[in-house]
Amino acid sequence: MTNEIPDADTSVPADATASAPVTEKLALAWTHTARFLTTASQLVHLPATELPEIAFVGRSNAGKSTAINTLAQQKRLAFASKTPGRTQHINLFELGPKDAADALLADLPGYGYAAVNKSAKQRWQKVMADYLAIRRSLSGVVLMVDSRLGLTDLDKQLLEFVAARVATGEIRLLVLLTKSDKLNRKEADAILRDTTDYLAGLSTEHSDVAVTLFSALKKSGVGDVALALREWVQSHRSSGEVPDAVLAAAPPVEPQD
Ligand SMILES: Nc1nc2c(ncn2[C@@H]2O[C@H](COP(=O)(O)OP(=O)(O)O)[C@@H](O)[C@H]2O)c(=O)[nH]1
Ligand SMILES: [Mg+2]
Repeated sequence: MTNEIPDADTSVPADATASAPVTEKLALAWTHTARFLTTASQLVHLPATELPEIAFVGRSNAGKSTAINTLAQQKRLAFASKTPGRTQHINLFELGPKDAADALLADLPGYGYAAVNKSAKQRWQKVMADYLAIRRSLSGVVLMVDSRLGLTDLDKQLLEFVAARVATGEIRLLVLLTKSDKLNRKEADAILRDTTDYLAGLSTEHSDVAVTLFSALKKSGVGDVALALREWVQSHRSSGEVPDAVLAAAPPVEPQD
């Protein structure tokens, strides 16, 4: 169901570099380990970490909290707010074994809530832009978009903030078209196609950009997303400290059979 965007670097199968092939079941067992780590209202208060970090971003009401809870198979991990726009903190969650976390999940503040005043909007736009451009451990972004709206101007602005790091492959990008249970087949196909077309503009031979339909209500796309995130973390680990420039220059790995 996940649409790989053309030009994405798909020459290396994820399990060619990982120790064991990841199944959907294992990936969901891994996302289920998510537990709250800390919260920060400013970037400087985020802990420095060597762990790969996956950021969840999206407009208020896009279904971000619901998606996080569904992936983690926990009812109230991310607080599904009844007052959108109120949660203006970056919440970090740990993933992996209790004594050996292997990734972090960052729940970023939702944007685009009309009732927030202008200075608050500008402050948060800056936090978001800085986080996406500077956070060294950031290795993946999951953008939640209401499938009935598609990518809005604010989503496109956010994509601009990460575009340079997505182009080099340093940050992977997955767009979830949420609440897909509200669409019929024809509408779902149309929004998937439109979003895929837009994202092709961000894709290069080094990038890893994908889009998928997602419904927390129908639990569709959940296993696919868990699998994608697990593979991001595994390939991040196996690439170790090798600088991007070296990776980019390395010859393609031949699939093992
Ligand atoms: N039909 C449907 N509604 C959803 C789905 N996911 C979230 N919602 C609803 O969309 C609203 C916003 O969800 P929430 O997770 O709080 O959005 P957030 O502001 O992005 O964190 C809530 O009323 C959810 O119940 C879904 O998969 N299907
Ligand atoms: Mg929320």
